[in-house]
Amino acid sequence: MKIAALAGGTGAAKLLRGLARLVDPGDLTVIGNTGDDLRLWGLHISPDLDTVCYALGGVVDVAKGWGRRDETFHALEAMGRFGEPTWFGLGDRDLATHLHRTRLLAEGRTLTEATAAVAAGLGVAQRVLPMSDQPVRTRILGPDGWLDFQEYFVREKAQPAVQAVRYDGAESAAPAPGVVEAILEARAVIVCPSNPITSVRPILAVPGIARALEESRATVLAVSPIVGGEAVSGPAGRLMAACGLPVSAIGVTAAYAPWLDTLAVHEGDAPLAADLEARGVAVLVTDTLMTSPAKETALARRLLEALP
Ligand code: FO1
Repeated sequence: MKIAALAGGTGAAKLLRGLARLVDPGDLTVIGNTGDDLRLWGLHISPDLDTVCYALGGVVDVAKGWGRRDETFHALEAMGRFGEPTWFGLGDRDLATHLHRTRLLAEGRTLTEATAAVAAGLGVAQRVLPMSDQPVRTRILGPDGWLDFQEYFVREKAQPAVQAVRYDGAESAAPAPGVVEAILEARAVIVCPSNPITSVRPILAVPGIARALEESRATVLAVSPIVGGEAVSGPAGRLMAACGLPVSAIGVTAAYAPWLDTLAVHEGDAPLAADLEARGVAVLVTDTLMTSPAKETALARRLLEALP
């Protein structure tokens, strides 16, 4: 059964780990957000693709939800002594990923090829694709002007009031090879519990991807990253509010209309089910919080069992 998953970073990684325990590796294609990518110290860093690869490769720092476990930060400290920026916490093992990717890109390989190489090096058997080989950058308008996503999220600790969000480069980007095919050929497309504004919408902003979701015969299931009116983690709630969306499962549904078939919501959000169904979405009420490996697998199983 072929599954395609649209994925951001931390929240997505948990569900993908659960899916990976149930689905044949050759049947799972992850389409990752690259709107968070950045250049630092001359390196191309793809945080969400790396989080997915580290999680599927079994080397992620589970407590942080990103980066590698057993990490050290000697290079970061040494770079600080040269006056290089240290606000983005690049670990020593993580650095190897960025060095490898950056070298491959400098030699003319595409981000799709570089991502496949990173995944293979980490022993990831599933296919991990960037949403596009062309740069798309999520930018956030705060009170003092436009910020790159990581400047907003990490350097400024997601504190600036958000006035607008844009996806620079999206209009001239194309889906990476295999992305549209994976969506069209899937039995199910799973939208992971990622930030709708800064993880999923950048993927949808790449021309052709939203159309593929509409045209695909796949059942499209999303897991709401909003539980009880608040984001499970991170600034998703504030970003949704800034984009005029209700901070609730209703807002998640609005962000994914018109191609969403089923939304999985946490048990506490069961009272929203009638409203969601009136919007044409089937509702799956379940424990969406994935606070243990068993719960990751249980949620993945519930989604697969909900397929018609
Ligand atoms: N998140 C932080 O909150 N602080 C960091 O210093 C940080 C460094 C970092 C390095 C590599 C990487 O792959 C991810 C990193 N992240 C860090 C996470 C990242 O900013 C976000 O989780 C995603 O971009 C949002 O999905």
